[in-house]
Amino acid sequence: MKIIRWIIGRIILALDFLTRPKPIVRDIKDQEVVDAKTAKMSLYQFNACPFCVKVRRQLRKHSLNVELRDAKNHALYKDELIREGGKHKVPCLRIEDATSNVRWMYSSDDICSFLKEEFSL
Ligand SMILES: N[C@@H](CCC(=O)N[C@@H](CS)C(=O)NCC(=O)O)C(=O)O
Repeated sequence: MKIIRWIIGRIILALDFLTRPKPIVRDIKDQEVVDAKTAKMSLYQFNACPFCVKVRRQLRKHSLNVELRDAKNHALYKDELIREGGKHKVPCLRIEDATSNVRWMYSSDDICSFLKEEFSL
């Protein structure tokens, strides 16, 4: 079972690599504004999870530089996700606002909708 999951994971990553979207190019000032917002976000994810791939493609397509945190192999991020987010489920977007309030957003659909709204995509 583990080997089958591993093979499927490699296929997902290969397909993602072969069909990955081209990042949009903003002018420098606009990208700085976007970068300032995304600096307060991090994506807890697994490398070969299809839902995480979906979100990562969205990030790439729209040139959103969000820190990726491996919640499978990195014990600290895994613990953080469970302790602060509430469950070991990925993808999960950690969003810190200007007043340092933190929101943990689960579900790839919700994350993609949030990114679309936040960055007017
Ligand atoms: N409907 C969710 C599904 C997310 C999901 O099932 N993620 C799996 C990985 S692909 C997971 O976190 N499983 C928990 C675990 O393996 O511990 C979404 O769209 O984000």
